[in-house]
Amino acid sequence: MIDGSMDHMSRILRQIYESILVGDHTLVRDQVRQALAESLDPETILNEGMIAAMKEVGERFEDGSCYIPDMLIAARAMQAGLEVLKPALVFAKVKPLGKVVVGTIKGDIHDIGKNLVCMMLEGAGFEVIDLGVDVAPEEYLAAIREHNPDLVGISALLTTTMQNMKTAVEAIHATAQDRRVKVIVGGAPVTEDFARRIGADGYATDANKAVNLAKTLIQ
Ligand code: B1M
Repeated sequence: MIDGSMDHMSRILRQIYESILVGDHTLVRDQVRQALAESLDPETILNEGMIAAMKEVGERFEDGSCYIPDMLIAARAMQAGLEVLKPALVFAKVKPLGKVVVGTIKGDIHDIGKNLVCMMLEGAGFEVIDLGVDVAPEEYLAAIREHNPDLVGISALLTTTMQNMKTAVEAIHATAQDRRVKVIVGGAPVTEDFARRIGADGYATDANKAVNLAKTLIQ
């Protein structure tokens, strides 16, 4: 019985994984719906079906067996699946825990991880101001002036944009000294050590950990 349901679970996760690889957003949407209807854990769907597929796409891109258009259609399929998954991942609270400004750093247009972080923060009860992608240090500063957040979250997916992350963290700390807005960073090439070296207040490896970190930092 356990073996049978395990087989079924891995079959549907495998289907989601394959559909993202081929970029079939309609199929991904249907399969995520089906997985949820069958009571699969949303985080398992996310991690073992969807994020695992994006990792595979990255590896294929690296070894030359897939190209930018393939990454794009996979990303579109991933986003379609995330839309279906979102209500199951987030359980909105009434009173905001705090306010967070989030954006992908200047020069970088990857937004799936950043969107997940926004989604999980919202679900945990934070008010989130999403600045989108390719966000310059001065845009974070403008958003701090406008929204007076407790935290700023910066995402980077390219090693070449990590330097811009450093510039942004320094600019935020330099201009927001009075209130000391905390800055948290993340993204595939970012490490704890790098975060410490650039003066960030925190680093998280994934969206869930970003939420826990945000809660700790605003206490
Ligand atoms: Co690009 N890309 N890409 N790409 N892409 C990577 C990142 C790459 C690793 C692929 C590879 O070569 N293996 C590589 C970077 C190499 C490097 O810098 N060392 C790469 C490259 C080279 C490029 C281009 C330069 C390609 C080119 O043009 N020659 C180009 C750059 C464009 C630009 O940004 N200026 C490019 C373009 C693209 C697309 C547009 C086609 C597309 C993005 C579409 C989109 O985002 N809407 C794309 C994609 C899809 C990828 C991969 C395949 C998948 C990224 C992803 O969405 N992962 C990626 C390969 C990989 O990452 N293995 C790759 C899933 C997502 C859930 O994970 O974003 O890591 P991630 O988020 C995680 C954690 O990192 C964390 O939480 C999430 C999990 O819960 N996290 C945070 C993220 N942000 C956080 C913030 C936090 C805390 C945690 O606090 C604030």
